[in-house]
Amino acid sequence: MTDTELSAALDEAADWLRIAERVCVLSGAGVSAESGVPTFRASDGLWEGHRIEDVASPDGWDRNPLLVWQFYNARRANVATVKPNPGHHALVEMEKRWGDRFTLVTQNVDGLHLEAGSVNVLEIHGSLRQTRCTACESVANRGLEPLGDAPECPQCHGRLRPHIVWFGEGLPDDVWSAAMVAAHECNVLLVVGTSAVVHPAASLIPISKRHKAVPAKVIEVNLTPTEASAYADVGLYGPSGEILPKLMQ
Ligand code: BV8
Ligand code: ZN
Repeated sequence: MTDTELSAALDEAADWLRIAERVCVLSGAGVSAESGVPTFRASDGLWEGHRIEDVASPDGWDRNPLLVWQFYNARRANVATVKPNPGHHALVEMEKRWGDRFTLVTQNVDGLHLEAGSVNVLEIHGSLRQTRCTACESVANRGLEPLGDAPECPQCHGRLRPHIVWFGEGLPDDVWSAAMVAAHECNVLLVVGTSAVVHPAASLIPISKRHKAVPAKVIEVNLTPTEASAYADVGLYGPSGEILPKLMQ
């Protein structure tokens, strides 16, 4: 995208935001890339030779829970070394402008939106910073402290798992329902740093357009066009850490 094209697209996107009553954001791994958190597609869906769907799935957990904990401990250790980037901070600014008429739906499990100061965040795929007991189901906030390869529940000594939605698992009903309402009610949907291939998260994009008097305007922020681009009214192509602050100017 040339500077001239980007500037014209930014003006168009800013015009829609200016008149938007309600704003919803759908973020993916790309918003954390400039913080140093690897995206999924960049790794071709592989982690140390394992397909991510194999280690991030109930079958993978049943087959080899130690390997799954190694996968998540490695990501927890990576996230412990990184900081939110200007893209995360721009979304905090956006929330300050729209207040309770702003919802940030994230597919990311790194917790960087919350760390940056975003408040109304729906972590639809869970969080690296939480564990869930496979016996008593209790969910605990554990930050990013090292957890070892077989952490136990302090309440019942059951085996703990990451409180993360794996491939093949349903999303938490309450969080997912809130995300669908936010996408349905918004006037602008900002789709940032996602390849939009994972469902049902990606279905929020058509949801923002369908069965409503005035379809939402969809603004895509990404390095390249994606599955979301067909729904985008304007595409802002470049690093989100540079684009989002410009959008907030
Ligand atoms: C379910 C937690 C049923 C794990 C995650 C075939 C077709 C359609 C769907 C399916 C299918 N086969 C199977 C399915 C369903 C499956 C699915 O969608 N699979 C995909 C791979 C095809 N979905 C599921 O399994 C879901 N569950 O369907 O269950 C069910 C229903 C009811 C009841 C019971 C069961 C569960 C999906 C959730 C899986 N968990 N995360 C973990 O993180 O360890 S998803 C995981 O992948 C991430 O959380 C993330 O959401 C996703 C990766 O997507 P992105 O975030 O988009 O990241 P990606 O790398 O792909 O893209 C990065 C983008 O950023 C790129 O576009 C890049 O250009 C851009 N970028 C890079 N740098 C920058 C940038 N942009 C801007 N600036 C930059 N600097
Ligand atoms: Zn327990």
